[in-house]
Order: sequence, then C-alpha cells, then structure tokens
Amino acid sequence: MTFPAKWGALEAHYSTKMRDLRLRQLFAEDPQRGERFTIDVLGLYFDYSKHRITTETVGLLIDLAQQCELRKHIDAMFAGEKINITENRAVLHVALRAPRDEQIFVDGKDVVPEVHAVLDRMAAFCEQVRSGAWKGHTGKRIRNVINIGIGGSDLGPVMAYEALKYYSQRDLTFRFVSNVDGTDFVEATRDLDAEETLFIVSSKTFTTLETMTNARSAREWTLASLKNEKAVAKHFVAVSTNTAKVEEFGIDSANMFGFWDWVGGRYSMDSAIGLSTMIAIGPQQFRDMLGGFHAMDEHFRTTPFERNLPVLMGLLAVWYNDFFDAQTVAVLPYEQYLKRFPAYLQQLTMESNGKHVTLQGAKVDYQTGPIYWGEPGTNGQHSFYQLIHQGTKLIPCDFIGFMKALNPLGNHHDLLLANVFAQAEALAFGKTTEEVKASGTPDWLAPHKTFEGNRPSTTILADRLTPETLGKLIALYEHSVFTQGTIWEIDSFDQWGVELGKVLAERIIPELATPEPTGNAEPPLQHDSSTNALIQRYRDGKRK
Ligand code: G6Q
Repeated sequence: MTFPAKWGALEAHYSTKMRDLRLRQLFAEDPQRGERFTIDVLGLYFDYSKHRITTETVGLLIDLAQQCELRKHIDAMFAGEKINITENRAVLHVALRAPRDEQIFVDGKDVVPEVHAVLDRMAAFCEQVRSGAWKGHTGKRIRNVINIGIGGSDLGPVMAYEALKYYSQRDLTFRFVSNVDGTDFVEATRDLDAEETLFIVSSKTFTTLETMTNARSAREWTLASLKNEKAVAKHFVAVSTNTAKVEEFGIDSANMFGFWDWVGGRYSMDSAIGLSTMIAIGPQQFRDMLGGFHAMDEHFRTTPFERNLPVLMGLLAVWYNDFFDAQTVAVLPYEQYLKRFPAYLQQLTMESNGKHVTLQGAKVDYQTGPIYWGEPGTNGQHSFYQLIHQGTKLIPCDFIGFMKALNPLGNHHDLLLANVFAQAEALAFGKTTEEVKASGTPDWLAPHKTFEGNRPSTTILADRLTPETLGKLIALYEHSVFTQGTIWEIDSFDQWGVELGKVLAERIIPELATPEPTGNAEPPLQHDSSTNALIQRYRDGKRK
C-alpha cells in the first residue's frame, strides 16, 4: 500500500512512535490525560483519551486535514456547490435544518423558504392525523401509520421512530415496510384495519422496485377492504421529488410532500422523508430534532479542528483504518431506544465511503471506508465483545451513554452505565499475565485469561436521549463521514455500487415469470453457468 505524499509525516510518526505505544503508558505518563483529551460541547461529553494518539498525532492528523483542504470543502458544501461531482449535485442536507432566517443558495436560488414551506405543510398534516381530524374513507380516525420505503427512505424513519418512541403519541401504531419479500408487508398489516390505516409512500424517485411493489400491494390491500378508488386519497400520501410518478400512481399531488435532488437518500431523514417521525413525535419535537442537527452543523462549520467533534471523529477513523489497518468500527449505544442506530449508520457510512476511486477517477491505493457495525449494550457484551477484547483484530469502538434514563427502574441505569465505563476501561488497559497470575491463576491458564488491552475507544456521554440530542449525534456521524471522504478524496455522496445488481435483477425478473402465460417456451438463459443453473433450479422448484 502506498500513501499520498502528504500522509508521509503521519506514516513516519506511526511507525517510529505510535505502533507499539501502549495506552497504559500514555495514561501513566500524563495523569491529566483523561481530562485533556475530552471535549465538552453542545451537551456532549466526548472522551477520546482512550485512543492510541498523542498531542503530536492529533496535530499531524489536523495537518493532513489542512493539506486536504477540509475547510474549503466544508465551505463548499454549506455554500451549495455541486460537490457530488458524479451526479453533478449540491449536497445540502444542512439546508434541511437551517433556521427560517438563514439563506442557502443552490443555482442562485435561496432554498430555505421552500424547506420551511414543506415543514409547515407537514406540520399541518401531522396535527390533523395526531388529533384525529384526518379521517379515513369511512370516517374513522387514523390509528396506524405505515411508511413504505427502502434504503434512505426507510432506515432514517425506522431508526428515528425507535429512538424517539418515548416521545411518540402512543395511541398511534407505526410500522415500516421496506423489503420486497412479501412477508414484510403481510406481517406489517395482518392485524390492522384498512379503515384506520394510512400509508406513506416514501421514495425520492418513485420508481424503486421494492417500494413501488409494496405500494401497489398496499393499494390492493386497502381497496380489498374499502372497495372504492376514492379511498386512496384518504389512505395514501407520498413523499417524493417526482410529482408525475406520484400522480400516475393515483395519489393526489395535494397529498404529496416534496424534497429536492440536493438531498441524498441517506441524508434525507430531516426532509419530508421524516413525515412518519413527525407524526409520531409532533411538529415541535421534530423541530427540536432539527435544532440539534443544526447546532452540530454550526459546530462543524465554525469550530477550529482541534475542538471540532466531527473532524476529530473522522480523523480518528482515518488513523485506525489507514495506519493500524483496522477494518471496522463498532458503534455501541448503551441506550435501548438506539437499537437501530448502528443499522442506520451502516448505510450512512458505508454507502458514503465505500468507494475505490478518487474524485479524479483514479483507483485508490490506500484503504477507504471502514465497516461500521454494532448493537446496543449490554447485549453485545454477551456475544461479540469477546473478539474485541481478545481477538486478533483491532476494532475501535464508539460507546454512547446517557446520564439519565428515560425509563428509570430501580438501579438498572447505574448497572448499564457501570458497564459502559468498565468495557472502555477493560479494552484500554486489559489485564497483564502477571496480574492474572497474581490473582491465583495457574501458569497454563494465564495466557487465556490475559487481556492485552490497548484497544481504542471513544466514549460519548449526554444528559438524556432527546430529539435534540439525537439530531446532534446523527449530524456528528454525518460530518465525520464527510471528513473521512475529504481525506480520502472520494465522492461520499454518490452510490453507483448499488446500480449493477438492480439492472441485473430487471433482466432476471421476466426469466422467472414461468410458465409463459401463452404456453410459449421459457426464454433461454444466457447468463454464466452458475446463474443459469440457479434460475433453472428455481423455475423447476416453483413448478413442483
Ligand atoms: C441513499 C440511496 C438509497 C435510496 C433508496 C431508495 O442514499 O440513494 O438507499 O435511498 O434506493 O430510493 P428512493 O427514495 O428513490 O425510493
């Protein structure tokens, strides 16, 4: 692997000073380290002291960011420049949470008034549904809301609903259908009454195979009960950028909430794609969430890199990914409501930075986006943490905890937080063979009970999980992803990698529709021998 020349200083620093340096030593040499390597801002306590870094490392990482012109790239994004060069698009999710009095221009047009116009329409609609004023076709109030969408039109809404369930209106039921596997739709609707059910068809393009298939099944399911085409107007709304397709589907454009091509799918949960979130928690709390996003946007845009949370988080990801050859990052929220947060981050991080060519189209000869994964604590401790503690792979971890429980119950919360702190401590400092033996373990067993330690982690602590805090946390990761992509000189905002499979599926779909209704012979298969055999096996299996 060869690095660009500007990485040279870090490479030398890594191999001469850092590769073998131990956290035990760093903490022993600097009793203030635990305070010095923390940042307390926006209500987030960000402890990055348990990383294999020194002040010099941070300085060199920041030098790298400067050489990569990170500041210029940040300004370009906020200025609405078309930084998604392969799709020739601006990247302006930050405009979705800009206050009313801000101005952000795309092609000479201030987009903030349109953003707030849509938010206001969403709010009016949400209030109608939440209050029961919005009636279904037979006059009953809506009790069930089903979001149909996939990828960026699903993962954000699901995650936000789960994360903010505590704040949701509990007499409404929310379900999310994404998979083209019919089970997803059938299970989501089997116990619901169509008279009381509202579908939100969320699709930026309104052409996505999975979503349109589920939307058609939803219409059939609704009409099978309500037996009148007019019911569609009361039971379907759309979130899309494609008015023509929405109308073609039969949804009145009056029941459509729009957004814009400068919002990427995985960055769209603050747009009308968040309609289900807003119905769940209400317009005011949705705006609080946007306020949290905006606070982190401003922090990212204006704070010097030394104190800038997304910049530091992004640079640490680069540090382990490219120098320590760490392949993954574990995100470990100690908050049950954040159970879908790692899944959400998987799309955000991996669809953004899973790229192998630079902006100029040259193949990179260094590692780009790491694999993000995780589970809420403490469950992971009883499953995969073993590998993090004693395996052969280096896995930097993000621990996320809250000072206050949303559901206080006995001493549960103390036990939960004790585990966050203990895990980060154990990973960093481990237990030496001498310590193991000193506690009476026989020599033969001691290697098995030894913890090498020196496993890095960040701990993020906040007061309690609120809509505002959730917004800050998500924006923290969004901008960390941006920082990483800028260092790697890749386009973090396109996703060509999802295209080929879609195209090939379109070709295979008619090949599976056998037997031919007219009795014609099955179309000949012209794939590779493996794919041909799999398709043939399926055709035969279907017939039996
Ligand atoms: C996200 C991707 C992708 C997209 C889905 C759904 O950044 O573009 O996950 O969100 O493919 O697309 P539609 O919203 O157009 O249905």
